Amino acid sequence: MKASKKEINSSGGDKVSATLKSVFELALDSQGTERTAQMLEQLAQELRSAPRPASGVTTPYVNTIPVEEQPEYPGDRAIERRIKSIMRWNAMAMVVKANSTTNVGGHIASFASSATLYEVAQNHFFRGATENFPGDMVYFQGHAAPGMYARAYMEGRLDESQLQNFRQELADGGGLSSYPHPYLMPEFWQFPTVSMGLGPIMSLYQARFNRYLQARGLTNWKSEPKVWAFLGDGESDEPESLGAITLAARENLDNIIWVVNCNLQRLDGPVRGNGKIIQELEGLFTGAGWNVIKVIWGTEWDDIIKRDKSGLLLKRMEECVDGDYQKYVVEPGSYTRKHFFGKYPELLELVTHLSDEQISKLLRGGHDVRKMYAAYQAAMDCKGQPTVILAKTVKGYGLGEAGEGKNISHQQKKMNEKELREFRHRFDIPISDDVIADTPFFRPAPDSVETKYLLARRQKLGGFIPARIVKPATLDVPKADYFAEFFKGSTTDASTTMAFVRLLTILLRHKAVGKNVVPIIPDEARTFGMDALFKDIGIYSPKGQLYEPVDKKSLLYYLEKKDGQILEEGISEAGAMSSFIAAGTSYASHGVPMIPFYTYYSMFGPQRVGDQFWLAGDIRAKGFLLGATSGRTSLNGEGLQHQDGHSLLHASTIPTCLPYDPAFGFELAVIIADGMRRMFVEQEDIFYYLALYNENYSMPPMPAGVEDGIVKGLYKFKAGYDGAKIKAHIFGSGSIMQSALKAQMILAEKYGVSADVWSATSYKLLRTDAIRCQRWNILHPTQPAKKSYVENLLAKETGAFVAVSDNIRTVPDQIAPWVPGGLFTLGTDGFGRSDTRARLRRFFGVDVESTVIGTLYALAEKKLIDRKVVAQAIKDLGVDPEMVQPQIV
Ligand SMILES: Cc1ncc(C[n+]2csc(CCOP(=O)(O)OP(=O)(O)O)c2C)c(N)n1
Ligand SMILES: [Mg+2]
Repeated sequence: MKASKKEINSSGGDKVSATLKSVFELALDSQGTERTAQMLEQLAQELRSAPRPASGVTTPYVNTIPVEEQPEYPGDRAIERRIKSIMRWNAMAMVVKANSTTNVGGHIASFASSATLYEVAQNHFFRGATENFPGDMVYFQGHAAPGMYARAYMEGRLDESQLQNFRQELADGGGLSSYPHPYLMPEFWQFPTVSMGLGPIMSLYQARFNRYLQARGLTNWKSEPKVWAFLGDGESDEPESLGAITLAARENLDNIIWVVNCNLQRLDGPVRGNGKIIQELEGLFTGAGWNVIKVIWGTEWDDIIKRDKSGLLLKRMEECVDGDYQKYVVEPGSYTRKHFFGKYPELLELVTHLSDEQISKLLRGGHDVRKMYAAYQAAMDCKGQPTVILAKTVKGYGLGEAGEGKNISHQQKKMNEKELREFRHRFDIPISDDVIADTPFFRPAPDSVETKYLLARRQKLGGFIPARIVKPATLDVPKADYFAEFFKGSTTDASTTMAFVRLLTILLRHKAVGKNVVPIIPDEARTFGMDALFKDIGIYSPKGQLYEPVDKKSLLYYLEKKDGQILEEGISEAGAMSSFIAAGTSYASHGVPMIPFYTYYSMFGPQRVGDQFWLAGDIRAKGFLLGATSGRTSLNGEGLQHQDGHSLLHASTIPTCLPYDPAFGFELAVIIADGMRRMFVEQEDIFYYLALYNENYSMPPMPAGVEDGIVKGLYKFKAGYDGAKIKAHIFGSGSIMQSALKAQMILAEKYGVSADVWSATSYKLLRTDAIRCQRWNILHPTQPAKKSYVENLLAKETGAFVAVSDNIRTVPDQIAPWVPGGLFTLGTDGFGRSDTRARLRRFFGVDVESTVIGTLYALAEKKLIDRKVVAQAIKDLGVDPEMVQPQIV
């Protein structure tokens, strides 16, 4: 029977403390109080500088699963080793080849360390997608990608020319992407992982989302998929990696298995040279409530460990730090004999029967299929808790002189002929001397034992992994007229946030797709007036509600339900974004399209979790991101770290993101209806970012025929008066449209300027359309030039063009090159301040008066009016020309 961690700790601890006590008494008796105190102080000092495992709950530095509890290995180890060796060769060859003629990079050492971790899972655990089973969801370590390609090559899923073009995707015939990118290889990769930390956190929320779908009755699985995440030990330092691990334990996510490849190294050097990463992680995960399985020593160690009756071997294992363990990899066996075992003569006895070479080959647990199989089986069987497997490996395993265990391993992408020969010899690859310098790929014949074995295993387990299989599934989404109430405008003042919440409420009631809507909120529902939804559709909680909520007597109480529809993520934008991604890719991962609406505090969007926004594009997520309380001046009072005037620009940088800045309720309705159509009927892999504001004003009715302009990014909302000599155009958007509309009146009444007011719903979309035309024109110089939407729309307009925005000027400036005569922009560059809307807008120069003055100035610049008119307006409108300016450097 395996002793529990508690038993080991307490029985050992009792003995030690009894011994310490008698030594203490002996010292007192023989040396006296003063001398004993001195000795104790000296010991305390030594203890302070001694290497110690991180605080937390740790067990001895040995395998968690004792030999007696290890199951028989069910596979043919010899064939599996051959298969794995061939993969090692091809993965290495892919990188070396690519770098022999180019400098495209690549990694050999990561897969070299993790090949066994993947192969045991591929041959015995990962289950592919079948009827009524979505397939296990596997997050591969990004820089181990060559290993996955090497396997797919042996499986016959990739051909030689693709391998040849590793990292050369634009080569003739196409190539393989550097890392897992579903955007680039949509039938192969499911989950992008290479921005480290994002894979781990996404995997947790994916596992949680799987439970959510199940709880809401939207799945028909024959069994539950497991979510596997493979991560590096260095990667565990990313705050995202470990930041959400308590969620998995709290919600009993036993559908997740993490495998941390503890090769003790990251890019520059050791992960914890002066400590032990495995012990540190064990403490953290145990404290967080996970089932922790350490796989440290390979089978050859079993006997040595068993024969040690002195306890010194464990002591030696514990006292060595990771820096020492790394050294034992690069040095010969004689070094390990002398420095590891040799520290205590008793330990040397344990290895006298082993040659130095045999000592150097004592495997680490993560390279031993039997140990890894035992760990995976235990993880599969674990109930009620998530499992993490901490597998000790060697970085660059098998690379020998070329980079096994060396600090340069991670960057190694070239191998000389001698190193290639050694590699071939070590893994027994049938490649002859005369061609070895070309690092040819090697694939056993289709009827070889290896190929047959490998295919049979995958067939038994349901199919290949990774594979991204998207079954066509459309949603019967409503058209814009389903939201007809917004087309009439509103009698009472409302903000675009309020309009959105109303729209969401109506959508949630839609017969066909209401159930597919996933509202996601990071502890801000009350801020946005979304709290009514709590009671309406409930907050998802696997435990239901075990308490009576304090507001139970009120109409809109805080209701948690087992099948609740809202994902209330608490204060974790990274977690909420992970949920958005899980829900937004449900069409692919589950064949169940879901429509996420992730509503959050605008400032804490792309600026905070921008890498996840980017990843949402790569993973082909669909859905709506709603940056509420947007605007540098519309959100007043909150100041510098809250007032957002640049998310629209961030969002504009993501190729598959459509950013919109709607001013009115009807615009929202048109954009969201069109978005649902494009994403869930037309099956476009895109997502939306909408800026929402909290300023209340009257929502006008929709002018006729503007739908197309709304979705394309610009339309004329309110023309100026007829017959004026001086003509201007003001582009407004979002809340600041109010400045444009009021400026239009003042310009007409006081200065005889007829300004057309346009609603610019999306500068980015106008720009990308113009860029597309421009590129075509450059490459077809002799053909009639194509004109973009914005160029056509403005072709006949004259006068000055002014844009006013509650965002930095760069947002409207995106279209400046295509505006006739250029664009003059007013925006909110600079840090926000806490003050009233009126003062803030004056400060940034985007209030009504500043818009009037700006328009007059733009006209004067074009010599369409006298500059004196501008000076007069500054006086008339009471603007202080010497007022304090936002600081911009
Ligand atoms: C967020 C992020 N930062 C930095 C990198 C660059 N990078 C790629 S791999 C690597 C080292 C990885 O070490 P580890 O996680 O221990 O994985 P191993 O290769 O050792 O298995 C670094 C720094 C990255 N990909 N993502
Ligand atoms: Mg590492």
